[in-house]
Amino acid sequence: MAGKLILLDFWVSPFAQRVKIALAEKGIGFETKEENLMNKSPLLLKMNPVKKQILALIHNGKPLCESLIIVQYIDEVWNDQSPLFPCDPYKRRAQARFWADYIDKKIYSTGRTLVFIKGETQEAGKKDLIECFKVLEAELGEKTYFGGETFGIVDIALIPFYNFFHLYKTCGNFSFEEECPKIVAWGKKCLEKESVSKALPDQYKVFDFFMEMAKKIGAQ
Ligand code: GS8
Repeated sequence: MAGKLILLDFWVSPFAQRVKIALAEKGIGFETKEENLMNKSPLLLKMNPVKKQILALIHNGKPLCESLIIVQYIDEVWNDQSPLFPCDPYKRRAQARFWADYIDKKIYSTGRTLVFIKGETQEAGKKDLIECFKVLEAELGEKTYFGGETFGIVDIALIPFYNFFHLYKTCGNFSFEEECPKIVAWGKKCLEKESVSKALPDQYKVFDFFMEMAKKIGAQ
């Protein structure tokens, strides 16, 4: 029994998308409540009182925060199907956590620099972002997914950013296909999964949203 699950969501949030993908992989249904970034609901502030960020997952009334911690929780609670973490404690599990953490700390913040800042800092953001993806491409190597043949936590951490590629490459004027073709091929492969394709918003809508936001904060 899944119990009652409510996702306090924000359609463009790559973090919320991770949770949606994990739940879909497990075949677990959930309700969503769309949040407004500029006017967060009292429920969100109650459920995520420390960081006050979107998202939160409420499971039978109990709040869970931080997307990667939530994905891990989902994997532990619904452990009878589609494992999202590998079994081997060192080689696989610890390594998978390392890469998920690397993605978490680097991609979104570096991408923001590229999208919202002009001039030299933007150029540095672009270089950093491409470098991060090259590091990830080296880790992916010839594997289908980051964990090998099985779609898992590292893929879930990164794939929401695939639909940010159009935004990143337009702001940075570079080609993902040229810089990291294996990551592009990996992204296409992940999108073949319904759990992923249904969770990810349209790349052009993502672009429009961030351009609008950049205009509002006077960055572009
Ligand atoms: C990140 C959440 C986040 O940045 C996680 O859940 O993994 N590490 C967290 N949320 C953003 C919206 S998503 O683009 C957010 O809430 N921003 C507004 C704010 O920080 O006040």
